Amino acid sequence: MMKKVSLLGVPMDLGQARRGVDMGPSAMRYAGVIERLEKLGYDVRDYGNVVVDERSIEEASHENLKNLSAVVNTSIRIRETVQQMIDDEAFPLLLGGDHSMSIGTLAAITARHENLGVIWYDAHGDLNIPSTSPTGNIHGMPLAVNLGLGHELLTNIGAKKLKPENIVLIGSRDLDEGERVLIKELGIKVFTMHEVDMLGMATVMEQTLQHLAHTDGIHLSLDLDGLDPMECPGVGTPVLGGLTYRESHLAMELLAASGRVTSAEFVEVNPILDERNKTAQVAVALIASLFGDQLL
Ligand code: 5AB
Ligand code: MN
Ligand code: MN
Ligand code: MN
Repeated sequence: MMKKVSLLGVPMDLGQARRGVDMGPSAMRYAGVIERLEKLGYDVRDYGNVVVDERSIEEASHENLKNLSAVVNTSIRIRETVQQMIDDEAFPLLLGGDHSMSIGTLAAITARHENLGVIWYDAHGDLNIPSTSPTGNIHGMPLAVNLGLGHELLTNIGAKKLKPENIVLIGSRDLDEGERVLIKELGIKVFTMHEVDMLGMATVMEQTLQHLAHTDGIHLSLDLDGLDPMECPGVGTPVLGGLTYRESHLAMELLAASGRVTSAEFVEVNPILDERNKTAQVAVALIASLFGDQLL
């Protein structure tokens, strides 16, 4: 991994209904993310926070896409900033913010790779399109958008699309019907909680890295609701039966050892729903492990 990290906060809350997730970047900064990275020897350049559009009332829902134009405008700003971060030859690390931010993140990152791999560490698939979404919340759609599926105002943000065979989902346990169909149709690799329980996290990561061996870089998109709500209560869409901190910590260590991760985002931290900033602290501990922190 390169020794330069560029950090960007995305105080985005337009992709879902609950307020507070816009404070996620502050919570992770407060939990010491920059200090941890500097202690590990990284040169951290803080890009501050992206400007996020305000919600507008008249835009409440458009073709089952809540806050569509605000999400589009903000995603374009995210894309532009991430492009700068890549030009800077630093590892782009983004702090969120709801998961709709990945539309902008991946728009920038896929363009700079021939064959990007993506690990989607999440209780959810985020593979809805407007016609399958039960909520109209765009944070349930970013992975589909990056495959080129969904409203064209969203799919046009990134010029290049992800390949289904370059994606691995880990921790899935709340997939909507349309998402299940899409996963099967496209043959996307999924390690649901069932597979994690059967195989153990070490094997899941080994098989994940094997599956992505042909890619030219891996983006880690880690939604804190992938972890169990007992350890990460500060998320907007908690789902029982999640990954533990220990499993996730191991996953990050194995990714660090592989040296294959080239960008990452930690999303969906909602301090209003949290207990004493616990979820942000978990996020920062996972970030440290991903960047090579060792126990001994
Ligand atoms: B998250 C749901 N599938 O589409 C939907 O937190 C939940 O980014 C999406 O993973 C959760 O609204 C989105 C029911
Ligand atoms: Mn998500
Ligand atoms: Mn989720
Ligand atoms: Mn969520």
